[in-house]
Amino acid sequence: MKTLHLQLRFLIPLLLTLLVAALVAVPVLDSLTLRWFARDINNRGMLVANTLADAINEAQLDGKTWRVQGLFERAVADERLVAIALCSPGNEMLRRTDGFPATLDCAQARALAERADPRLVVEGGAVHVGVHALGTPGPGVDSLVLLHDLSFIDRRSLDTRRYLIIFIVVLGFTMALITMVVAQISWRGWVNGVRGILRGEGLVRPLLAPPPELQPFASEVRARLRDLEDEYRRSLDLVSVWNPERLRSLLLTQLRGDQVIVVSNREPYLHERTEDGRVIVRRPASGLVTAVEPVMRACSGTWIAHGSGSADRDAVDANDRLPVPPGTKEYTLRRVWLTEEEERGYYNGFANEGLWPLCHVAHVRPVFRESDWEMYRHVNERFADAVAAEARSDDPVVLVQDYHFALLPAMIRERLPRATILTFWHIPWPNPESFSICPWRREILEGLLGSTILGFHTRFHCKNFIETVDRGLEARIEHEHSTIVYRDKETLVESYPISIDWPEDTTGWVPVATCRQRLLQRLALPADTCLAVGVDRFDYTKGILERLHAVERLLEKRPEWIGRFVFVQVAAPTRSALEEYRAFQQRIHGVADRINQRFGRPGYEPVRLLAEHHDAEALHELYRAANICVVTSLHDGMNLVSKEFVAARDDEQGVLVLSRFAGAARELSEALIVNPYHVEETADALHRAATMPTAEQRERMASLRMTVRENNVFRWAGRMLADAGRFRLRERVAARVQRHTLSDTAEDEAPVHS
Ligand code: ADQ
Repeated sequence: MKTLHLQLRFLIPLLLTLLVAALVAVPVLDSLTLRWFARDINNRGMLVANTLADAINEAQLDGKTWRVQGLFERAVADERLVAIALCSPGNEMLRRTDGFPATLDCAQARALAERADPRLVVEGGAVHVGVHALGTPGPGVDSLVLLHDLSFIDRRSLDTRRYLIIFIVVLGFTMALITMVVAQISWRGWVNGVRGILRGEGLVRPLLAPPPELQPFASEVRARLRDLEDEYRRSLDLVSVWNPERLRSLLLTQLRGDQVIVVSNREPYLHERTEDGRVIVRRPASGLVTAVEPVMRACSGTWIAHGSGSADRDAVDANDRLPVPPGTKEYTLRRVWLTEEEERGYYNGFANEGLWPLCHVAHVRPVFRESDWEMYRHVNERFADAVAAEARSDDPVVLVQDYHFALLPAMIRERLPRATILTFWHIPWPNPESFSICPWRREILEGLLGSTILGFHTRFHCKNFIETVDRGLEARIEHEHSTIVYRDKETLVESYPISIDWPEDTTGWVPVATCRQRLLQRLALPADTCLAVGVDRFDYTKGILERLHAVERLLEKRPEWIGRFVFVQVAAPTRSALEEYRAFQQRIHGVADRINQRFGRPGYEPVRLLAEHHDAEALHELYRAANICVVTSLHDGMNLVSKEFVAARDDEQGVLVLSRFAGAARELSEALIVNPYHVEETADALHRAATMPTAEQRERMASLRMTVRENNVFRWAGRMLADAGRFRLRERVAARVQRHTLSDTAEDEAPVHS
């Protein structure tokens, strides 16, 4: 339709111009033709007069004037000469041929011949009147009046007019045709160009590149779009309050209330059957669950996860769904069942023995088995099927969580090409050399690049990923905008530091003094104990061993702490099916025992190892009771324990000792930052923390609290979803452009029915 309009805009003025040209050209041509022929007739007339002059003079001299009549009759045999008359000097008509009009005398003929248009209409049609003097006139004769037929001029002029009109019509059609073809080609070029710009791709792909005249326009439009987007993102960063309401309104405005689906391995709620046959609901110890759960509550979507609780099957409906959280039912949990074999290969094997150590570079060798890889791929397919089954539209927003699903984004893209896929990688991304030891590195990168947005906690991890792609795939990388275009699909690689749901309402909180009193009582510790705590999954990447070594070194270096310093390590059992983890956990128990033997005495154990899962309230009490929280991860995507500790300390007391290798160290710079591999440094930091004046603690803690409060989990999700909203808007505009083009093409190509 648009091309038709465009063509009409060209065609109508063109046809009007041609019509005007025809209207002007025809009369001009007529008068020109007449003038050419009049000159021609005059010349002929003079020739005839000169030719006849001698014969007429002779006849006059000889007195044989009748011969003149014969001469005249022969002359008018010429089809163009209609009649001749001979005039005397006194305008008397001496002779004339039969066809000469009786009403026309010599004087009238002379007057007519002198006019610009010497035309006379007689019985047979229009004639040209010419009066020609005889060269050397004989006695009594002066001139000849010649009447030439003009009908042949009309005939010629009619022919010329006809040819001219045919010429103008043919010219018009040819020009119209050329205009239509050119308009069609340029419109397509423009449309493709604009579509390319909107997709941000046209400038490099020669086939879809905008036409040359669009190149400067394309760069300008793209630059402006990016500027606007950057400005918008900066304005989002300036929004200081991010809470569930804000996130909900963002979902409604930016994502127009579209369906949100989360996929993770770990489920937010497990149903467990206890030994006495009861079913209890448990929240797993997982940073991912801690972060994503409040987001899901805000947007009421569907969370697809592996149903791993012993009573999970009893809690779901016929479609393996159940509303959660158990009391308030704010969103849907869809459980996917895995066989033992699937779990062994995909979860324990490829994810936890392969990718986890590969990405953490924590001196545990990754193990890559072909069978694990096959199972990993198979389980990713199964989750992709589940996403497709749960999708209520062809373009849901899918949040893919973590390293268990590196292949899932591309698999979802195959099933739902229009979905907006946000993948968040909760663990670090190693440098390209470390990653290159993975036998299936290419497949993993390709899988992840199925995402619309790929998020990491830090810029550093983004940079590592981009460099890995740069080395491993033929992709176009735009460093300025942090995007990767692979097989015509663009992925934004961006940092979104994850966080916690900041507790705004603290009215029900037990006072710090009470928490401390209760805990010390429970652990049978004196009131003046300096209490340091560590809270982790029992994982070798968390630096629990290095932490114990630092405690040991502190007691060695500063014996005054013996009897007064206690370190409580809460370690939730994790991945115990893996030999590496079992060995690590045993080793920690051994080291803790050794330290206790070395520095302990009756009623005093410097290390308390509580290797069990704690509920949220117990952890909260622990954080509030502690003087120091120790986070010494050897490598950690973010680490939420550090943020939970800060959030729990509304008394602005307590010191955070934080590993520089945790993503959180980039935000929480007022913590005491340590290198956990450096035992001496960590031991000194523990001493410094234990002796830090309350004023300094307050200053540091107040600043840390401000940072975590502002950068809470709703900002994490909000920034990511706002970026998704921008992409969806861009896709929608591009789709609209495409739809218009297609409908145009269809209209243009539709057969015309009369
Ligand atoms: P995790 O490796 O699980 O997360 P982390 O961020 O510290 O690490 O989160 C652990 C969570 O489990 C915390 O919410 C904590 O309270 C809880 N937890 C720890 N020990 C517990 C126990 N004994 N009992 C009960 N709960 C316990 C991964 C990455 C991190 C990243 C998160 C989120 O490894 O780097 O911060 O995802 O992206």
